[in-house]
Amino acid sequence: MNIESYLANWKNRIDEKLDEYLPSPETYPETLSRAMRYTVLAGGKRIRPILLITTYQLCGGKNVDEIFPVACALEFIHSYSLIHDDLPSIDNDDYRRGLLSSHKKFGEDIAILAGDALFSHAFYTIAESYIAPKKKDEILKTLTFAIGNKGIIGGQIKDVETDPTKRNPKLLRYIHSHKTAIFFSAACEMGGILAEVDSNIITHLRKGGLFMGMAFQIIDDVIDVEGVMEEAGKDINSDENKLTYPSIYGVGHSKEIAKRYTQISMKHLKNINNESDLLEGIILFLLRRMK
Ligand code: GRG
Repeated sequence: MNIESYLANWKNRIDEKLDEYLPSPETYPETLSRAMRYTVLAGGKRIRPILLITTYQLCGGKNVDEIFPVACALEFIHSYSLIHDDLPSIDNDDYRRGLLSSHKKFGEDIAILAGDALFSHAFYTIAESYIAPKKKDEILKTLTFAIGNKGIIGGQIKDVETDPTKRNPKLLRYIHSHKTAIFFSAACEMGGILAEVDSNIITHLRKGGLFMGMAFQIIDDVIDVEGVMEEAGKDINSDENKLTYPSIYGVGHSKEIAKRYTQISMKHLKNINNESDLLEGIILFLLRRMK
């Protein structure tokens, strides 16, 4: 199976599960249910849940049905972060996943609450799953660390308060590793935890995911410069007032750095098992993407 079919196949299965775990559009209060469903089901590559499932299987995990709630929880949290990231007080973006962003469609008040509800719903979905309590504790520790003050929110704070006119590569690495890469790292690590691999492999998963996420965010910045809105499904040239790789290094050099991070990522992920060229395929797909 080629990598595009592999990704499309999992995306379809994850989409079905997301639909199942979300409140139905008729669930009271209907506006909230509709707003939660709108952004999650608008689309998206589902890359974080796919990474969780892929690493789980490569690490020997056999029961994908059992881990679907965790995979979907990652997508609920990711969708929540996109809704809040698009708000007028943060990035003020009008389009997301090919549709109007949540606050443009429903208003800012509903968008904030829909994001909050998706965040809570992620943890409810994990709590309801049949994963053994010890493993549940471990994945929750990894996940909550990754999305907290020392993770995504820490990175996002520096993203909004940083002066983009000051060239600061170290700070940029902090922003990217925290607002984006740590989530990739957590998804890979959680796949390993769920498959019960030893701590040496967990370390490789964590580092491999982190460097993959760094490369991913650089390409996201490049898309903001070189992409077209119809294909990307979101606002383009919206990073003009941000510190980004292209703003510091230019587009060409940024792509080279992304390739280098990809190679480091693969060096770690090759330690999982002989079939980790599947992960290499995913990484190369992410490097080539324009959305
Ligand atoms: C605690 C999770 C959390 C969030 C609160 C608003 C906020 C703080 C953080 C924003 C983080 C953010 C949106 C980082 C950018 C990451 C990024 C490159 C998103 C695009 O992801 P894709 O390309 O999007 O996977 P699709 O639509 O394909 O899912």
